[in-house]
Amino acid sequence: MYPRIFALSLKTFKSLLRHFPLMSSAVLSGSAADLESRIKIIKRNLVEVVTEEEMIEVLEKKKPKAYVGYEPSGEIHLGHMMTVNKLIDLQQAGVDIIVLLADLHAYLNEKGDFDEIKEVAEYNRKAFIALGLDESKVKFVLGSDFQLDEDYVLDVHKMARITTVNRARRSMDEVSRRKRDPVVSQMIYPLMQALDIAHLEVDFAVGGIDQRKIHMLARENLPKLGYPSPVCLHTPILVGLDGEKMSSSKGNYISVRDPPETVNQKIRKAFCPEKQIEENPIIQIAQYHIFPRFESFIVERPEKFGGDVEYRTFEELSRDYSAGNLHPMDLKLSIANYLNKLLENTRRKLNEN
Ligand code: STL
Repeated sequence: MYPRIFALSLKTFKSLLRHFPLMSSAVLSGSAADLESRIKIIKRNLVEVVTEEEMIEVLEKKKPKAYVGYEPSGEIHLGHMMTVNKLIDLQQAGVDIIVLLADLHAYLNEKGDFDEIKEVAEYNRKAFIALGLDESKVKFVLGSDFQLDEDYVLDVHKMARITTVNRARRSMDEVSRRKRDPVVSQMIYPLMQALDIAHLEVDFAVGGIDQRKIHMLARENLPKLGYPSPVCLHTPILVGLDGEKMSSSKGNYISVRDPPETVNQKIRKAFCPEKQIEENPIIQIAQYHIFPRFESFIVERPEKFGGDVEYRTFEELSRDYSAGNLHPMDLKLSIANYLNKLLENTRRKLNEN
């Protein structure tokens, strides 16, 4: 280990500035014209599209709508940003966006009492806007604003009649908070999530790959109630900074509220084995958060360690890292700088109100 500070050097700063216009104009707004480029941007960094044929059909037919649901959470972190990034991609591909602040779901999943959750939802709305979702182009919906309507509740009962206990329970394997001694609310949860898709009238359901079983339940059962089957877009799940599953109780994540010094410190301490790409949180941050937002990524090194190196694609970085040509500490220093630049706007916007 060599004692180098995490301050933004002039060179990195200039490189960031040079690429900032790319972030704000080309990436965050405007819509890709032809079908092929729209498909390409929707598919980038996804684990799967269920199904691609159906996605193309929707894109050809009309102006599509997509949604993501979040249980309101005290901290919005890089894990949430995986789906936020996808929403930004979808906007660029001309898709309308709904963000569902799923307060009733959080209640069913034992995340707090109802009023507490509503307050957190309001903070989350501000955080998602600060992350770059254009307020004028995104519709935020609070779950309890429609999930208590009579027609919705009747649909929950209809769903309950056609879904086996076994299926409902299994669909929640990767989502539910309580693993042992399951409660009935855990089984209502996926039925409601499926119905959100129908009642929000969206074509695309976006979520982490941990939502897969619930989405498959929705695809299978919604048509039985006379609703269309959604196209599902699944992002990877970001591994925690310690290489374990990300979890709010362990604090192994980077929050959008973390000040730069905290980001630097967390990155410095993070699990980042030499030459290892898989399950490496620092490599994943480069892949999913840095490369999609910057034209190139510059690692600054003293001459004796190989000098500065510029990567224009994630593949180039990945190849160099797995070959052992890039030291974890050099990578970490640069990742911290770029991440802080990315979060700078977000922090400022959050502090404004
Ligand atoms: C979490 C964490 C997270 C997302 C979700 C849950 C998803 C919840 C949800 C609820 C209702 C929907 C869709 C998604 O219709 O980041 O614990």
